[in-house]
Amino acid sequence: MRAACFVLTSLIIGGLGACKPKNAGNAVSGNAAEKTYVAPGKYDEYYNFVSGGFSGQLSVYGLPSGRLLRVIPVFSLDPEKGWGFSEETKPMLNTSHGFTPWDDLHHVQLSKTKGDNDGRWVFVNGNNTPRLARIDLSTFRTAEILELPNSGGNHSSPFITENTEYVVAGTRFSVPMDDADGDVPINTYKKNFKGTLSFVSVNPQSGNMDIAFQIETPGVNFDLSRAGKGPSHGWFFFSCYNTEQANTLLEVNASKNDKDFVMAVNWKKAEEYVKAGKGKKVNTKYMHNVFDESTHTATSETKNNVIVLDAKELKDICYFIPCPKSPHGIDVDPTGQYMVGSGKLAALIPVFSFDKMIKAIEKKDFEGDFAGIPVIKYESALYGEVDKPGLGPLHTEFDGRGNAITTMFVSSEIVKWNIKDLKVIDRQPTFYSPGHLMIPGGDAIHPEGKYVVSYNKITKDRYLPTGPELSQSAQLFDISGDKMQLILDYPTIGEPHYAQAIKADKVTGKSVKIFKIEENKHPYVAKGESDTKVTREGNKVHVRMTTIRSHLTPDNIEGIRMGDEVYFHVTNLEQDWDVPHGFAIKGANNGELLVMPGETTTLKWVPDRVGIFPIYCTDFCSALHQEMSGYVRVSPA
Ligand code: CUK
Ligand code: CUA
Repeated sequence: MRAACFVLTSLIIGGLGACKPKNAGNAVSGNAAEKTYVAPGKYDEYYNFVSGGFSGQLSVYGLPSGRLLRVIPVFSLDPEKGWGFSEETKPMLNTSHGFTPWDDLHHVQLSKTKGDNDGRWVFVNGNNTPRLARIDLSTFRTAEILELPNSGGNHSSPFITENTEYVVAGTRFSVPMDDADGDVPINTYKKNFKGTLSFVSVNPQSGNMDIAFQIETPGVNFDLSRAGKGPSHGWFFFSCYNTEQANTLLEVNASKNDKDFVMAVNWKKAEEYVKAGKGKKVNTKYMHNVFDESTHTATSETKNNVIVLDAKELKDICYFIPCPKSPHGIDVDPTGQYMVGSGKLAALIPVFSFDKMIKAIEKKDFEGDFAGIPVIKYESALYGEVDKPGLGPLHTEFDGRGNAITTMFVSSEIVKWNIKDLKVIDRQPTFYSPGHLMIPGGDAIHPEGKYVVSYNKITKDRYLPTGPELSQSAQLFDISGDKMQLILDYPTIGEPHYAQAIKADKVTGKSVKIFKIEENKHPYVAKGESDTKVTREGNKVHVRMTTIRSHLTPDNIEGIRMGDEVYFHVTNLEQDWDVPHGFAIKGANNGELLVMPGETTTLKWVPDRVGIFPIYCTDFCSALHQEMSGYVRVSPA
């Protein structure tokens, strides 16, 4: 475990060893293998998109086999695919801070139509330098990255509304607004630090994102969020901790209050206020990066100004509901009627009723306000509590049969309970300390309650030791019967936080595509070997190059001089699945390329000495792959 996303007290850490079951190996029963076996040549039933945490990437697994199918680079450089190395992909990693080739990716959300996963896009968050990304499931590639202004620590993100109207992001770290003087003493937190909730609209055709508006709130830490659905469509719920508004030693100072809050946001109302011109324009600067599939090239645009609504001034868009204690999650059940909080320091799970909440708001059944935001009385919004479900409840998903399953970080188990009567039905140990869990469609209107995966923070004795750190483990359970049954363990990449899964045919049935060479509009494309050439513009040398099994054209390049900048524009003429070619040059000072069929990708190279430089294809593409090479000659200036 390197960077679990919350600070735990020594008490909790101390408890871990004691929770370790003695008969870990026996937790898997006899027919597990048959349930997870996907025969060679057969496909998995589900795509499982798993956040990579501090790796900054998104991994794609098959379920139930637990096979790793792909790592999709998002926020971090990826030498394997040339992501962030090629001239075409570099702009994707721009932010207002400059080239920002790393982030911390926590949450995954599939796009939804009528509350169910529709297989078009996956949205993910960059936690560190606040960003949202959209991955297109027709290419399995990051198509767009949008920076979020007025934000610090984009953790409560990206959660989406029932029809993907908005991707919503709450700031974990409150910070002064971008147009304020940020040079303030840190201990003026209460006065100067603000929370923000960003509502990012999604174009229903292209998927392109745009910040529709933000809501400014008092400075608290927004941790996680979920959209309402069905009856609660039009509302959004955020869990908040540090309602103590501490700015130092949060471990102690942000764990004092017996209850923190869930914030309920009426976003339909907020939309009306924006239309009515009630927002103020805040001057700021943020980047919006889009990957154009026709040119296979990303562009970055700097944007200014966002519309910000003030939650305190507009008295009826935000409400607090008390929630015990340091809540880490708020999850909305498939009916849209129940909101499940989880206080990681509480030994209970509060379940709120949407109807009761609305009644309480109508009757102004408030216990007062917090920094100008009305606080609904706990009992007035509460449906009931799950009593002593386990220790350290964190995250909840739903099985579609009236049950919820919640991870218990401290007591290392997943616990199934019934939403109506709030009784615990089953509990199974996990190895160890689960963070998020995932049921395919588990946050949707129609969950497919066949499997749950527990993403564990600590692996300890489950795998062969690999130095001081072990890969985080995922554990697959069959939940189709009364008892949850552990059927598979497998390692993950980076630190998985949230994940989602979707039936494979909902994705592949759409249009997973190869790029057609005729549609390639890259300015330096060579659509055949006869188009290849070397041209010079001042000290810039452009090499239009092609690859096809098994040669590079041209493969002998002369006329390069010291002081030149060389751009290798490599077009892969192949039109078959799974025949990329790579490109690298000795002394590679800008990484390598991996060029997909039909696409053009550019490597910039600045020679550092006179001489002969071998070039070659880096991807073993045919029996004559080793022959796929050539030379570049560099002469004195
Ligand atoms: S978080 Cu990691 S276990 Cu960042 Cu959603 Cu809860
Ligand atoms: Cu092309 Cu190896």
